[in-house]
Amino acid sequence: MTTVSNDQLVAMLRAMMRIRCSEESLAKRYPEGEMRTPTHFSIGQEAMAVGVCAALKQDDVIYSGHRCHAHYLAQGGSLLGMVGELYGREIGCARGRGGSVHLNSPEVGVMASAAIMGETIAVAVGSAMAFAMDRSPRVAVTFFGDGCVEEGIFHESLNFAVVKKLPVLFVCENNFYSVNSPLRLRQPPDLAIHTRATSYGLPAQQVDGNDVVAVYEAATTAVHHLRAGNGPYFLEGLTYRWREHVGPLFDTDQGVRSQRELDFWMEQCPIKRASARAQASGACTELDLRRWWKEFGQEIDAVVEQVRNSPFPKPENILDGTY
Ligand SMILES: Cc1ncc(C[n+]2csc(CCOP(=O)(O)OP(=O)(O)O)c2C)c(N)n1
Repeated sequence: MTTVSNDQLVAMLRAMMRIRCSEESLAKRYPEGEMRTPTHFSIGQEAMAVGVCAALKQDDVIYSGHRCHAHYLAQGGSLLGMVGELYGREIGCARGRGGSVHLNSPEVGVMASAAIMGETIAVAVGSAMAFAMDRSPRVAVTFFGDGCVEEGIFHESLNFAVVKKLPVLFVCENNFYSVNSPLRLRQPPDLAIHTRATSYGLPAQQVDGNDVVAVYEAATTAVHHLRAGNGPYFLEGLTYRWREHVGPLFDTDQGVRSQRELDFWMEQCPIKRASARAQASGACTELDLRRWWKEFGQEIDAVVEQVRNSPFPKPENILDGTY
């Protein structure tokens, strides 16, 4: 029994479509060589970002890692700021100095994204500690991949958050790969990530990470738990990245992932599934979908144009923000 209204479903569907459309467009342009930043696309994983962020309030905060485009946009980061960052322009959200892995927008709660695996997990726990000390109802969310579960900081952070009963939601996007290493070769078989998380003494749940409604509902339960002062919560979503680890290409010819596996997950496309659901419930029509794809296509084209006509940082202040 779903708790999601047609308006909410449409809002989440449109948010996923906007992320997909923007990333597809950037991936297509990437070979032009104007984006001089390693870029990790979220294509295929949009439901996790959108479902979780839809359960948050404006003054909650999120943290992300290297695959941060979807999280940044889902929480309300500006597309101009993201594209500007990828093109290394002063108009970028990190003034063109950070690139794709350092998207941030504190004014909407995107506090930081960083490429060192797991480091923002601990920083999110720090934000949650500040909220708890202030007796504030705000919550912190940290998004990370299955690979980060193998980092020491992950284990320290879960332990500390439980001991201090902090309002932090750990969101593991399990896409089954860490670069080219499959999960089954890296972690104990038959012992799911969320099951291991429970050993730290916090509630943990696994969800279909390609079903935006399921993600939203699980995140809503989790956030309710956090705001009630019950300590941290762990959410594992099963999902899949369609493109290579870093870069715009498909990699099924590299001997790691099979075309059959990719095809299976493309069938599970979160946007396809949410579109079917929205149409079945009368929330939108085929025509609406076509209109929205066009709308988002025009938006990203205009933003790219604006960015390409905007200035690079000046050499004399390129070191601003370094310590
Ligand atoms: C501490 C650390 N070790 C290694 C790397 C190199 N590295 C970058 S991304 C990545 C894999 C990340 O996998 P996962 O956390 O599952 O996220 P995904 O890329 O699947 O989204 C690795 C090993 C790094 N950035 N930081």
